[in-house]
Amino acid sequence: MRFIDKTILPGDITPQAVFEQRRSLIKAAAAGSFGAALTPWFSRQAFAANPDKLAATLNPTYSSKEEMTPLKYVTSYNNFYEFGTDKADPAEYANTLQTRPWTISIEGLVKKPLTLDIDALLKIAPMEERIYRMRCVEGWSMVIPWDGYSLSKLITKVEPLASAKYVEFVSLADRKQMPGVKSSIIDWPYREGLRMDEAMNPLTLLTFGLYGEVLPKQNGAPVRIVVPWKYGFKSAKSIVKIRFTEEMPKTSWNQIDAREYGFYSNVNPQVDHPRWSQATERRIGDAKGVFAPKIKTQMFNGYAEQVASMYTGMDLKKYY
Ligand SMILES: Nc1nc2c(c(=O)[nH]1)N[C@H]1C(S)=C(S)[C@@H](COP(=O)(O)O)O[C@H]1N2
Ligand SMILES: [Mo]
Repeated sequence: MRFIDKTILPGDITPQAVFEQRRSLIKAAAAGSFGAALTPWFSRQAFAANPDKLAATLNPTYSSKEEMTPLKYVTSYNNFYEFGTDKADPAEYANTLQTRPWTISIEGLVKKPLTLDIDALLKIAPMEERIYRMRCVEGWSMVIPWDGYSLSKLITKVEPLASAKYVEFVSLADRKQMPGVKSSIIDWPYREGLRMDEAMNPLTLLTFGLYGEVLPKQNGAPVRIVVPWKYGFKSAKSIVKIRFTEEMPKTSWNQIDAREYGFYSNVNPQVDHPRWSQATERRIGDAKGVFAPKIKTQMFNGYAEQVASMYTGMDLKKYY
């Protein structure tokens, strides 16, 4: 095991310096130079003065070794229809979202329903960093270091009943804070869902931050789901409710167009969207911009080893 010197004198920290150091540490860790050791980024003290930092420990087992998408793209090219349908809208308008106080309720078919303040939710399990590939149904992708913990840690706490077969996620829909909610493009609130085994899969991350910082509002603050083997729309942002159900929940994109967006929405290069191929993708932030070469999309977005067994025997052309 090799330890890195994480001693930083507070006076030496500039946001840019911290950012650059984090990037090189994450790169080194992802490249395997720290072996299997979990690498705590910085001491809590180093960040105590800045409440926007989230202390997280890299989980190399679940982290991609690919080059990460620069922060500026992660926070400026977004889909968050509550703030408009243009990629630039969330960064421009999400500042009106009030993320404190924030209450989330975990309800439905569980033995121990919970209503939790966001700060209590943050403390349910240790914060991990996972560098995940994210693939949008529109054909672009990013590689993002997310901070959170496995949703399974929260699910175990509420003790689902045997009758609970699915989990529904409901996002906030408040016209006062979210200018996009006046549009009728979605039957608000935004809803998503997973099958119970998908929700319990360790890859499914209850997410509070990215790049070691509290989630930017345009990325779904203060809490969102991240499901890296599914198209981006399954990863609901700014959630206020998690509900356990027996029936498959209705989901927003499936309601908009069931032929184009199924419940499962696993990344699958062999199943085309009715209007376009899903065989390739374009990495956002590539130095070559729109001229960047398309790269091949991988089955289950490259997470087949961890998730394929959940779908054995299912016709994925039918259950898209
Ligand atoms: N509530 C809500 N969640 C949402 C969306 C949305 O419009 N509203 N868009 C989804 C889509 S299509 C994608 S690709 C991802 C984008 O997440 P990012 O902006 O953090 O990259 O968020 C998903 N979660
Ligand atoms: Mo998306």
